[in-house]
Amino acid sequence: MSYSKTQSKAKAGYDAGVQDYKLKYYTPDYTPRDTDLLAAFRFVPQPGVPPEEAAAAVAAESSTGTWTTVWTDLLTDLDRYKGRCYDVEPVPNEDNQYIAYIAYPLDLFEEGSVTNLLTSLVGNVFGFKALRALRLEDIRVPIAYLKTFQGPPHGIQVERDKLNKYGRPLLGCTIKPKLGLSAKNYGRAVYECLRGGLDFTKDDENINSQPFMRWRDRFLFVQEAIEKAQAETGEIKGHYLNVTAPTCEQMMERAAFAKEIGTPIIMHDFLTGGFTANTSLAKYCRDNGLLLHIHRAMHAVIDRQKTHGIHFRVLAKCLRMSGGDHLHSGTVVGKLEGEKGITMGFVDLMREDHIELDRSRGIYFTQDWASMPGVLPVASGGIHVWHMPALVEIFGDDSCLQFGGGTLGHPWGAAPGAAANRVALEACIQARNEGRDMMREGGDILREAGRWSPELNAALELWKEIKFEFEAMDTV
Ligand code: CAP
Ligand code: MG
Repeated sequence: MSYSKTQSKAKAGYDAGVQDYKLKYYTPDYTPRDTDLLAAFRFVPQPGVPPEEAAAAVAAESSTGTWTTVWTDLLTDLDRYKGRCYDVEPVPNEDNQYIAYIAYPLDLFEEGSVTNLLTSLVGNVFGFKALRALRLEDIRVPIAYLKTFQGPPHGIQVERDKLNKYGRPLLGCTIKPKLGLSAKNYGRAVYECLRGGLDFTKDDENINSQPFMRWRDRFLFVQEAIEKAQAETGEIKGHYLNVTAPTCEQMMERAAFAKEIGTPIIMHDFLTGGFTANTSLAKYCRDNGLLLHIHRAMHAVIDRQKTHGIHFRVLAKCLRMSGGDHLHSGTVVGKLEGEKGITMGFVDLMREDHIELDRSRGIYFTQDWASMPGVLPVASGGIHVWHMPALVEIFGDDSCLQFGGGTLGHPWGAAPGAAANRVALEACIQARNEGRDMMREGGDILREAGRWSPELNAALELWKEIKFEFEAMDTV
């Protein structure tokens, strides 16, 4: 049904007062347009509030409406601009929990601005008293809007070509301890990891520019380490230099210095840094040939609880639009939250071009990315050599596997820790390519490889009992 057939009732003159939201904003006959931005919200209404009224309030307060009619409504064409709740469905096996589907006309959003998009969709409505709880589960971004975004600076294929690495996941390590190393010692740790066999090392999220290690010193020692490791191994190496900073100007200054010293990849924390900063940085990276690694510090504050916040699949979509070549996306098997089906759902949303609706994986809408480059998922957090077969099986080749403690915690030091992971990875890839069953034979594959690699053998021995088996909080 077209916009005109779901119009607010036209009346002569201005009718002041408070009306039910559903009179204007609940339109179950509306068929969304291809250009509409669609959203699925999980909500719990307060006792006594009918679900259609609560859902209409979400549509109203996240688009054109407020609590009372206003005379200035008559100065615009509300039917062109309002959000519409076109469906409300109860959540099975839950008391008083519903999904509201809302369609927003394209003109509500500024071109190329994730900041504006989120300010509308989740700006005020989460504090609305008539709701007990609200969570933005998914969005469908129309192609017409997607085409106003640059997206990832380079994308997966261009990154592989730049690195000259194919047919396997990339291998990384976050330098530990998280805080306190001097720049020179930090550079030494980077060098040890890279020469030992890793593709990348990484600044931890909270390494910015503290008194114990200022950013410029870190950048210079790290670049020296990269060049030395490259010369010795004949492989291309990188370190994610974190340019997250107190102001956008300082962030750009750090990025420009990284480019000047010839480093291949830099890093940003997109939630603490913010989408405006992230989008500027992504544009700078494309213009200047730098890859961009994205960390997601603070995400679990927003996305972990089932009835509150914004699901990570929405944050991941927003990041793909704002721009980033890598994005942390969980491990399924490591120390941090991540159910397998849900994780694979948003991993597909990050790296594929067309993803079909699949509620069993939490995907509420079919999403077409219209050839926007993909984002490489980064599996990190409490992983070690024993996880390698599962990680290869779950994430496949287009991923980056990152072992912090699982590299630097090796009993013989960083370079042997890196070698253990590289041997484990290559053994798993070879076995997979020979058609072996990774989930069933993973342990044997690692033990066989350990017979020829003392470094791997020592790592297998050290971490043989370490598992993280807890009930997932975020389920479909
Ligand atoms: C991992 C890590 C990463 C997390 C981020 C940490 O260290 O450096 O920041 O993986 O979480 O600080 O915990 P380890 P996510 O490898 O030593 O565990 O990837 O889920 O965003
Ligand atoms: Mg970290």
